[in-house]
Amino acid sequence: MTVLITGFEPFGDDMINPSYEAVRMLPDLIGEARIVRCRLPVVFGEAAEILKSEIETHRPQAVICVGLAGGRRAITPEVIAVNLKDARIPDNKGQQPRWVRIDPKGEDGLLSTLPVQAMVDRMQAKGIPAELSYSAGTFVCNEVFYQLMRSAKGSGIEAGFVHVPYSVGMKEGQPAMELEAIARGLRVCVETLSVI
Ligand code: PCA
Repeated sequence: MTVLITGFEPFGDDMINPSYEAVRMLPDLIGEARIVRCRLPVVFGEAAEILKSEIETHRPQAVICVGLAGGRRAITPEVIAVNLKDARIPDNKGQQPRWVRIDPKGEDGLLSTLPVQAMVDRMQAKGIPAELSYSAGTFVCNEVFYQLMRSAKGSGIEAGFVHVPYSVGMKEGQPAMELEAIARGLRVCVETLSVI
């Protein structure tokens, strides 16, 4: 079976994005699962479109999108995507939607279908800082998460989003995790999937 894992390119004033750096460190095979990686642009609309076409190409049984949430202390599987774009900073193409719906006719919120609590429990059991998050924000990550859950609906694909902290050395005075620890945590998330 195939698990698609995505990370993001850098954005804002950061030179790297630990989400893709950690995804890159994952082995090609985790248990029975073949890992397909993809780096998404931090661009409203485009990132979700690329993700959709990757899903059509690879037909994965599970999709885990990973992004950076600077300031967090732990790896945080997201519980819910909200139907809202409200960008505090411009995306990498200068777009900055303020308080607009992702889908004017869509539901307000869509829940992850990943085993988020089990992921947190298993990461913690291995000494990796982890907790649930109930907000993926209102920037590009949340839009990708919302569109992912919309397209995965009824498809049987297990899908959701995981935010990770800054990696060590990125931002002075901010909480951070070693890139290796972030990658280990993501590996545990994959191992927790019920499809593998
Ligand atoms: N984090 C941003 C977008 C890309 C990323 O890694 C977010 O949380 O929306």
